[in-house]
Amino acid sequence: MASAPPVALTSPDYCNWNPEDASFPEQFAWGASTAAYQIEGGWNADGKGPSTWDTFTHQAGDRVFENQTGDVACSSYTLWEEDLKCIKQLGLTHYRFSLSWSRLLPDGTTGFINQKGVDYYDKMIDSLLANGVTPMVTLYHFDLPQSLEDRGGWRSSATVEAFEAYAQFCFRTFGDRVKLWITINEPYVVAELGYEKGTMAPGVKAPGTGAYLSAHNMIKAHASAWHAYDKLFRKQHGGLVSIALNSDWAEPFHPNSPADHEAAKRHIGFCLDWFATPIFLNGDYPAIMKSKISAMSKKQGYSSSRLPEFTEEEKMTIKGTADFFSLNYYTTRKIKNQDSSCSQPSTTEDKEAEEVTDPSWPVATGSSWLAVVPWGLRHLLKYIKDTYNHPIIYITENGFSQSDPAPLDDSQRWEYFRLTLQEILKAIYIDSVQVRGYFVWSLLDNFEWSCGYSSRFGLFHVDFENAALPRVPYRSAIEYARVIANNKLMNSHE
Ligand code: PNW
Repeated sequence: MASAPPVALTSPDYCNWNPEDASFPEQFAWGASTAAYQIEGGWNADGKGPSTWDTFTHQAGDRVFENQTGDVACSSYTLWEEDLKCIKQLGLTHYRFSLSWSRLLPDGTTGFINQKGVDYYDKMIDSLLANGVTPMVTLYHFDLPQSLEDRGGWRSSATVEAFEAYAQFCFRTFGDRVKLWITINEPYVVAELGYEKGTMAPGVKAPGTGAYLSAHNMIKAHASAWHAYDKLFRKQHGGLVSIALNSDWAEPFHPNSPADHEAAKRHIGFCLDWFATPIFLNGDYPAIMKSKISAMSKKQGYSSSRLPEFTEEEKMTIKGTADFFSLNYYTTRKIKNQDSSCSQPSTTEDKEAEEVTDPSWPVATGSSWLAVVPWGLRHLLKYIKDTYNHPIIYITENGFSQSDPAPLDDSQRWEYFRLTLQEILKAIYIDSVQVRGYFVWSLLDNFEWSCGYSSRFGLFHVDFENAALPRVPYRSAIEYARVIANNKLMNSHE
């Protein structure tokens, strides 16, 4: 049984309180997350249509480590029972996974429905529920149907309409059993890496405009889906709908420099707030984005800002379209103010902030960008509480990669998880942040986008050389299962 929050918090000796001794709140959601393209394989099985990631990985080029693909991945499309065993072994209360849009709707539209795809997700959802595990379902996690990309993808408002129809289809088909929905995973990453820098599918390089335009349409698509749920399904199904937003925490490089403080704010402004301000606050972009991008566009000779504008009607539609806050947190950066030369349009130039990684922070061995900074998460949670009206928060992704070959005894990685969970306890009991759940990225080692299978985020090791794709728990999985069973952090001797 989970115990009540420690009374010591309200008494003067709360300084002696050790978060490691506290239980997580009752009903805390303990989860792990995955995404369809990263685990399913079966890229053209049973009528599935191609997605942008199928196209991106099948094209020649050095965009993915050793030209690897998700054609087979963990083969979760055929090995769901094996995934379920992992979920049960961990004792998860929740499992977050994404639907492959083009497995359900091969050309992205509801013109043709692939029943085999529906059957697959029905089987998953039903067996999760039969095992007492609550599904959290992401509608779109980076794998846009290729036929929609061919018509402009997220740069086109046609995709907004297609997304709404797809979302309605999913709510109607699975909503009697799925009560936690995420519309879009990390629109920031899709916009920035998919349509600006081109390092992720669809590989569009349109610096200075691509990210803003695609983000604009993703925000509208999210809002349309939320409204569809609200109008047509909420009464009957009683679920919740949100959007998963990723963000670094940012610290000023020079703590005494006001310019660095402002730059650190902009780092979060141009990532988390870009989406959270319109969706959670006022239907519009953060003031700092509007002014910076408009000024920079003017200097570059554009007749209007490169940041699109929402109409007043759109603002009213976008505002207030999330039923909880879904946060993906991985890392923290130190930020220096950087005056832009204005020469080349780009989101990075617009932000006028330079990222620095403190050399004293450990880095996850499988991802050079992932400096391990557990306390950054506590700061970010407090920031969300203060900025976005004290929302209910689910941490829908957090994790640490190891490079291949990854040792099953990953004690160091478990230490990172433990420190992170301690920071979450501090956020809950000291800062009164309403954190309701924590999902590890990821259940399994899987296709880590441009790093392919070289970067391993799983709680379970997958041997991709072995055709049976066996799943074997890392030590972190065993430790995580103990935390879940006890609803508290365990000391090593317990
Ligand atoms: C998230 N970055 O993406 C995704 O939701 C997962 O699919 C992914 O596997 C996981 O994080 C680990 O990378 C990110 O470049 C992609 O900073 C890129 C970055 C961060 C998160």
